[in-house]
Amino acid sequence: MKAGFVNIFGRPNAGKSTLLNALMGEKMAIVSPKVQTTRHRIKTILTEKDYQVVLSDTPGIIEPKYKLHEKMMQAVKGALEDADVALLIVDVNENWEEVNAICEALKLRVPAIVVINKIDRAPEEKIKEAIAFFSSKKYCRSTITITATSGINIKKFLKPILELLPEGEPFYSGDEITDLPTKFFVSELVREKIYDLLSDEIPYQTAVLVREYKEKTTLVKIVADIIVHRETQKAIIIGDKGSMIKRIGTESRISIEAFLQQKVFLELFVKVKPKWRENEMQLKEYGY
Ligand SMILES: Nc1nc2c(ncn2[C@@H]2O[C@H](COP(=O)(O)OP(=O)(O)OP(=O)(O)O)[C@@H](O)[C@H]2O)c(=O)[nH]1
Ligand SMILES: [Mg+2]
Repeated sequence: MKAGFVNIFGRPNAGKSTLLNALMGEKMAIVSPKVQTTRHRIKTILTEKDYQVVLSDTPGIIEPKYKLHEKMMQAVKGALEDADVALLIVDVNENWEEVNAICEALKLRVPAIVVINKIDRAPEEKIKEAIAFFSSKKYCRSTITITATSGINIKKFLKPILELLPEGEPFYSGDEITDLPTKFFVSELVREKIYDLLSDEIPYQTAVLVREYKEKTTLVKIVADIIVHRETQKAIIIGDKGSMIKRIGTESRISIEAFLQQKVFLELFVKVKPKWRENEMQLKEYGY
């Protein structure tokens, strides 16, 4: 069978996580209109009779400003090292020269396919120009155009990718869809609501840590901490008479229940840990 690692790279907001979800046919990675949503490498597995594709979503490529950013870029580096095929995803409306500079700087040693995304947002002429622009680059084996938000024809999408993958034994058993623990996905779903409901710096200065995860007979009991930098941020997250934390809790619970396919009891706490983004021990504790 064909078996290998297909890793997705790109700038923040290009649609990497949306693409991963579309390929998996279910929501594995959180998505938001804000940049820098994904902070980890998220590995998922697509297994069929004649292939196993190990997909990786990665954080958008940025110039690191904090230790947290450095960890995020280490996740990108790790994914560069074991890729068999790189998917370089581009938002058709972003600056192609800047994307190209990043792609060249990656110094890829494996074939790359440039995935031109968000074609629902551009006229035909512009899409053609993008194809011509990226096709002429040395790292680009071929191009694919998609609208990741409206679903993907997996068979058609995977065809050129499978051609580039080696023959080999599968890396994971056929029923595994990820190697990450359930707790990780739970904390991400809470983080997604914070990106949805809060603005400015708050999402960027927040981490979520699942402290307790207990399967009871009729439901799963989950306790999680929302970590922020400052008391003022804590007050905003709690909101007037607790209205915001209540909303974050309700919306998170609904998406966690959909993910786990089980009833959930979710309890959230807000904790202040000044400058956690710079603290090696805290970053480790929160999973970075
Ligand atoms: N119109 C349109 N929007 C899209 C498409 N694909 C993704 N988006 C939107 O673009 C935004 C960013 O998508 P993400 O999947 O979170 O992007 P990302 O590359 O994972 O971003 P980071 O994790 O921050 O690096 C979200 O609001 C998506 O809904 C598309 O094909 N068309
Ligand atoms: Mg993402």
